[in-house]
Amino acid sequence: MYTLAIIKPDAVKSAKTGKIIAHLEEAGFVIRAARMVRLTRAEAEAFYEVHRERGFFRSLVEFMTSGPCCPMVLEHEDAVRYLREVIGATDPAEAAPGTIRKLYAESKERNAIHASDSEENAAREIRFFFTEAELKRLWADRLG
Ligand code: 3AN
Repeated sequence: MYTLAIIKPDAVKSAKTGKIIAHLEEAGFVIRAARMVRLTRAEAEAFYEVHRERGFFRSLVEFMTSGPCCPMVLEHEDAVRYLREVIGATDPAEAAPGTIRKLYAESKERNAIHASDSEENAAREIRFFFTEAELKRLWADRLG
């Protein structure tokens, strides 16, 4: 099973990308796809469409377009639920010890990493960043 993670601009800027990727691999995730992208305003608004009416929406879009971020497709059994566990609560102050947000997040908004919150959203969010064709091609005919 698959889910989508995004290493957010705060963590990329503070040079935590490698540490977060290492954390994910050590937790047992296989990185099926990854790239560095700079979201446009329209893309960030579309990605966070469900939060459009929330007070923090403008600020969230501002933050998510403030620098490069690193979306990736992760594979693991029960991937959506397990990744939520590995990243910890939205607010790093409430995140469990040893979770990615506890270790690397600055605040509830600048919280280092995004993870899909349902199977349905994982499918939608993976398609947002990666095409079916490129995902198939990445792992086709691989050695070993
Ligand atoms: P999660 O990322 O844990 O699924 P959501 O879906 O509630 O959390 O929120 C999406 C993103 O919106 C969060 N990752 C965070 O960057 C931002 N956010 C959520 N709640 C707040 C808040 N109260 N103030 C500022 N930003 C927030």
